[in-house]
This record gives sequence, structure tokens and C-alpha cells, in this order.
Amino acid sequence: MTSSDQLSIGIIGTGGMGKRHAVNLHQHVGGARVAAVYDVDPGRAHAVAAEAGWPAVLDDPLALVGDPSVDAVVIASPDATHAALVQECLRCQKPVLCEKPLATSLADALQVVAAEQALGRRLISVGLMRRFDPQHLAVREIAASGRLGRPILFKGVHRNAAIPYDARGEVILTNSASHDVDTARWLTGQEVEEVFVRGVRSHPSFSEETIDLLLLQLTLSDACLATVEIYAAAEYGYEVSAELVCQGGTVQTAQPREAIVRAAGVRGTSVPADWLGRFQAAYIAELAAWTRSVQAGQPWNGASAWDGAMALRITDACAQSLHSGQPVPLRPLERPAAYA
Ligand code: ISE
Repeated sequence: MTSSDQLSIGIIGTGGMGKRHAVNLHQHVGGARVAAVYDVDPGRAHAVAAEAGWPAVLDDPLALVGDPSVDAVVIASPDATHAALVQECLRCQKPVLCEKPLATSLADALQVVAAEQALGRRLISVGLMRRFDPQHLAVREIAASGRLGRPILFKGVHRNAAIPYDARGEVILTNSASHDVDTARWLTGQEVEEVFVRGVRSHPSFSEETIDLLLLQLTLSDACLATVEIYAAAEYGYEVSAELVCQGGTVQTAQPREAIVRAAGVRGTSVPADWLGRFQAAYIAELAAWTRSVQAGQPWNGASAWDGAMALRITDACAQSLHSGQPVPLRPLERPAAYA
């Protein structure tokens, strides 16, 4: 650690997510500071630096990883750059919090897992932030108490206001559904054994290859099922919900601190515009847990490289099912001891 005794973090990518991490780290996380930032657009990097305590602005992401004044790295650059940058962090033996997805192909993700195993130290954390969301944690706690009996069905809903990227089905699967399949594994404690996916284009004005409405049906181990609706162009706002049906009752995420507004003939509550608003508490808790784990030299309680690779394994199978129209089985994989 640097002389200031604060953990010095380098952030790669200062678009929406990277900016959020930089500002959250600067404003809300004790014991750590933003030491360096990089973005492909230097103007954007400088603008974020101004909001995050004036860290150094570097012009090369590899130099940022290797910089001796950087103790640990946050990767929030475009998805396709993740795997190579994580590999560089392993090479330099730097702890890294990589935004999901860990890679854009299962092969790359498994190579990352293999490299971490070869190193013999867990340095990789994956930013599947729902694991730090108070609402999801409340669901997990109640399920884990056992008072509702065994979980038998996970029901996820995931809606984006507008298509934020190239809306081919497989991109929506890696970019959005990766959260839901991780949540299903994490909340039920079961592994996915088969997937079956259908998808359509919700609006004729979208390009022909668009598939923005997807239904996932998953079979999990121990006689457990899951359904997930992903609607990437829902227009009205951003919403995520998770319900766990257990043998003797159900438990579902619920918005805390909500107020009902009556105005202009309507009684209602607001809907967040995007994930940055909906999951702000989770992002802060995630960064705080990660920096604590790096300082203690301990693996954290969030998603590991293995979880990141499993999310990709499932979304890859979902893409196959979407295109073939058939269910796709996933043979059981043994979790390596390092990720027990
Ligand atoms: C986005 O990239 C995210 O990671 C959000 O959490 C997710 O809800 C959204 O669908 C993705 O596009």
C-alpha cells in the first residue's frame, strides 16, 4: 500500500459505470482513494478526475495496471476489453474488481480462471452488484433462514428503459441477463442444468436483427426452476425484481423508502431511470466490501472469477437455445477448490 495508508485505486474506463465508481470511491468509501484513471477519451477521463479528487490521468491502461502507485484496479471499460485487462492485473499481481461480464466468451473467461488458479491467489472480483443490494440481501437472508422451506423457483424481471447497446439477443444475454442468472444461482444455491430461451423484437421500427424481449427458462439442480423476463426497451423506466418461491412461502425484493405521490389524478411511486439510480446503495456497498477485502488480503463475499465464468457459461447456452429454438443442457462442472 502507498505511504498515505489509503488503498490507491486505478480505474480503467470512465464512462457511466467507471465514473460512478470513481465518484463513489472518492465520496463514500473510507480507506481508499482514486489514484489514477484512464479512458480512451482523455477529455472524459479529465472530467471524471475533477470529480474524484484529481487522480493522475494516464494515457495507457496497461501502464495504469503496472503503475507502482496503484494498489488495485477497477475495470469499467467496454466488455470486450475486460478479459485481457484482468489477465494483465494477474500478471502484475494486482487485485482487480472487474465489471461484469468477466469476458465476452466462455473460453476467455475460463482462461482467466485458469490463470488465477495458476497464480494460487484469488485476486479477481466480479462486479455483479446485486449481491450487495439491500433488497436482494434481504431476500437471501430470509431464504437462508430456512423458515420458508427449500427454494423451488426463482422469478426474475429485468427491464431497461431503452436499448442501451446493440440489441442482438446474445449481447443482451451477456450484458443484462448475466445479472439474472447470477442472482438465480446465488439466491437458490443451485447450479443451472438446462436452459430454454425464446426472444422477439418488441417493436417493428427496431432493426431486423434486434431481439429485445427475452424469456429464459432454467432448470437448476435439486429440483429447482427459474424464469427470467428481460425487456431491454421497456420505455417507462428501469426495473429489476427477484422473487424466490419456496416450499412454504415466497420472498420478493421490495423498494425501501418509497413514498406514494398523488397528483394530477394519479396515485403512484416513481420508477428509476437506470441501474445507476436503482443500485447506488449496492455499488457503494460493493466498493466498500472490495476495498476492505483487498486491505485484509482476503477474498471477498461477492462474485468470484468462477461466478463470472459460470454466468458466461449460462448466457452462452442461452444464446445457443435462442438461435436453435431448443433446450440446451449444461453438464455439471466441479467447482475448483480455490472457489469453494
Ligand atoms: C447494464 O450494463 C448493467 O450492468 C445493468 O446492471 C443492467 O441492468 C443492464 O441491463 C445492463 O445493460
